[in-house]
Amino acid sequence: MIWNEKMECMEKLAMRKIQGERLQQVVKRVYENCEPYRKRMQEAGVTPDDIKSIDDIKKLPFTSKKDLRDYYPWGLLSVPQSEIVKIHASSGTTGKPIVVGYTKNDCDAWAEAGARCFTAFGLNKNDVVQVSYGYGLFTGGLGAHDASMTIGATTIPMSAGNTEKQLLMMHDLGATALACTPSYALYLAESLEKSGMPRNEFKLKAGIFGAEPWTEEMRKEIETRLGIKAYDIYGLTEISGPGVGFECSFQNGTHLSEDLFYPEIIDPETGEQLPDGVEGELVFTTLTKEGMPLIRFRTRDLTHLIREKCECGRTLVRMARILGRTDDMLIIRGVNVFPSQIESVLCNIAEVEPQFFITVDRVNNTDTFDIDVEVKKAYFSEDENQMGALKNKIVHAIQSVVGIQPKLNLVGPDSIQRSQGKAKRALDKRKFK
Ligand code: DLL
Repeated sequence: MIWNEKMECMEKLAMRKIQGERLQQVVKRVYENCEPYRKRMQEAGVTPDDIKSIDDIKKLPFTSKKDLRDYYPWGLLSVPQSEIVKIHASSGTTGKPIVVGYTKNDCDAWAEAGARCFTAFGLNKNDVVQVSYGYGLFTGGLGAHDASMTIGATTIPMSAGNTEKQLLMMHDLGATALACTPSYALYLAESLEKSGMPRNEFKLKAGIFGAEPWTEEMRKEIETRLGIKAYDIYGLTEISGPGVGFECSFQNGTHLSEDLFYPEIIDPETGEQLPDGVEGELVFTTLTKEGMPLIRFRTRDLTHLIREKCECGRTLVRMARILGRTDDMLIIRGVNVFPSQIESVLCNIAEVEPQFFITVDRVNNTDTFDIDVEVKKAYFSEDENQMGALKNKIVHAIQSVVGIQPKLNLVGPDSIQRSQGKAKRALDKRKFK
């Protein structure tokens, strides 16, 4: 099923026309109502009259996370604050949070985007959706909640945490879909296995997973352990929240609702637009937002775009799985390493859980690369000699994927802290030196 066939299956040229018209409107709106945008456009020598089609987007300056921090909290609003009906924020790692304000129309557009996702996941009003993303300033909980209500599904606002109760409600209320981070889904799967509750009494069939990078291997792991089909949902606070992108049943990339959020891929160094298929930094322009429209917002997410029509019938552009953010990338001894690469290796090794923690440091002018990996109970031994072969196997598997050798530390069952939201998988101690 398709929620909004007109928009999701629109012929390319017609879509570009709408995108162009919407771009003109949004550029005019920020130019007239938001001082920082007006100033920046004037500096770049561009006015709303220069925007005639979507191709003219290239003329516009970028916006970054730094701008949201610099104009915190209301400086980038394009409407009076009284028009804002809801706010969300993303914490970030340092300094002030990023605060985003939404008008009533923005909330409706976001719910529409969410409804497209949930419909693509095969859900409808007969489903029972357990929302186990955190509720609050984080967009995950309320975003998935609104999407679920919009398609008319029975919505359970669980929020994250209290794992025993999660399983109880999932079981007793017959949840058919679970919305949470992939790392929390894995934790719930483990907890279900340990609880001894009969799996055949659960009705779960679909997972709505996002908010952090996850790999194909992790998808298989969760699907097998929970007995469901797991779908990717993408989004970010600045643009709206969960629902900017979604997988259809063909799972051949994540469709982006490009009539609402226009994507570009740029070279992160030069800012030049890159052709389809070439990996770079994902940039979004919100085409309909009123409260805090963002023009050419640099997400720092790395991916590429796929423009061909999908077998599902949607023409909406797709993006490839996100390897990670430029900020998640660890540069160790000159080599780029993403935690998701380690995840994909560990999912293929039967003796270990895909639970790990990377610590990077600099000792005697050399980068150190340590990984704690959790061994399953049946394979774990305190005797180092017995673990030698397994250790070598993992070290070689990791080296063949990332190109450098880690120092591996095998740890016993349940040693690595489980995540209920976005997993923290690495600590770079060099940043604190
Ligand atoms: O994580 C919104 C969200 C909530 C999306 C629930 C999906 C489900 P932020 O906290 O602002 O918003 O973080 C946004 O998370 O730029 C990506 O780096 C990462 N991210 C989000 N979804 C995915 C995904 C929410 N499906 C940042 N795959 C984004 C990979 C993702 N990374």
